[in-house]
Amino acid sequence: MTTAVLGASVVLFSQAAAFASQPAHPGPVVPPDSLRALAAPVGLRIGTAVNTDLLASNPAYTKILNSQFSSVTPENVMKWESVEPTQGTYNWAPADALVASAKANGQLVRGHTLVWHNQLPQWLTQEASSLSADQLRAILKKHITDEVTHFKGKIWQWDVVNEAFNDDGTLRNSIWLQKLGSGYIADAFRWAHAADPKAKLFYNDYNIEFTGPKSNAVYALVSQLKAQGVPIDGVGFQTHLDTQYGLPDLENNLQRFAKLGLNVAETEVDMRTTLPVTSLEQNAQVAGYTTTLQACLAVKQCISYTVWGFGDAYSWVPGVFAGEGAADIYDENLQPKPEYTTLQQTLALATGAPHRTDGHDSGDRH
Ligand code: 9MR
Repeated sequence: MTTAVLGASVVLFSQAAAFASQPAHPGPVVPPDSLRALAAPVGLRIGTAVNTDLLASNPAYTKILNSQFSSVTPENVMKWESVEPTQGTYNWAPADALVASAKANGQLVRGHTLVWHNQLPQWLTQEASSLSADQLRAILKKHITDEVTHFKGKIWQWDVVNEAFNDDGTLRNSIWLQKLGSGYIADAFRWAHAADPKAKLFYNDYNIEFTGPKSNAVYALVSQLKAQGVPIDGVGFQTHLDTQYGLPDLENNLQRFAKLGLNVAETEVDMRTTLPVTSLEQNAQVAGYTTTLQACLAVKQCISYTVWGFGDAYSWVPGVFAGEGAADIYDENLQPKPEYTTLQQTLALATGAPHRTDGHDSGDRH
């Protein structure tokens, strides 16, 4: 960054202060140089996945959550194994607490996720093979209907179907595909829409930031759903990146989906690397955050940019990718990293970006 650019940032921070000084909610004081305040003038929501155990117990975590972010996604507590651990017995409490916290803090909620092959309750995975297609379809319809109804009016975007494709563009061989055929996807959107007609309904996946077999397959699917009048509103690009693979042609890709008449969103951004992090790798991580945010800013239909957690100490990455980590924008001690600063500076310089209106559609979405 040159001095001139930093100087421009300071001026823009103070312009954002005018917006931030009049919050439309009784929540926390939002600093004018916070991510959420800097993104507000262009109508973009900056979100994070939320670990609800930390929300309940860690004041430093909660302070950052509420001062920096204007959208939240439950990292785990809206998933099927969490909301219905025993068939017919619902556990809404952790997700309800997050929804209430979001409302109090002027944040919109991304619901995550209704149909997935992962984090299913054991009672379902154990009995799935002995069920008929009609029985399994009825169980899925009830799950979607009950969960969307429970949160009706409180969810801005729902990830209705998550990760239905393999990397080669074929449909994933989940219990849903095996028993119900590919029609489960359209059914899921129709059932969700019937339960909450105002929620924005998303298809969400990873490794679709790059154009290639997988994103082309998702493009073909959502084109077909639109043509058939299935109620789909958007596509979520998870954006779990790794410095060793370089950066995706994300802006072009977002744009082609937007041209179908869909919203788009970056829903789970993080940028992992091998540990310990070299300065070269950190530069690549900073570039990853900059580029992914710039891509969203450039596309008017991109209504939210969500990081998959904000503190390296709580990231899912080290548990899944041995020897990798440091993927988030705050360090192990919840101190902001250069990855955070670049998001701030990118937002501060974005006042010329197209203004999106969907991000401000709070209405009864809280
Ligand atoms: O971050 C989530 C982690 O705590 C869970 O153990 C894991 C289980 O699969 O899911 C993680 O979140 C995933 C998200 O729901 C869907 N996209 C990939 C995310 C990272 O695995």
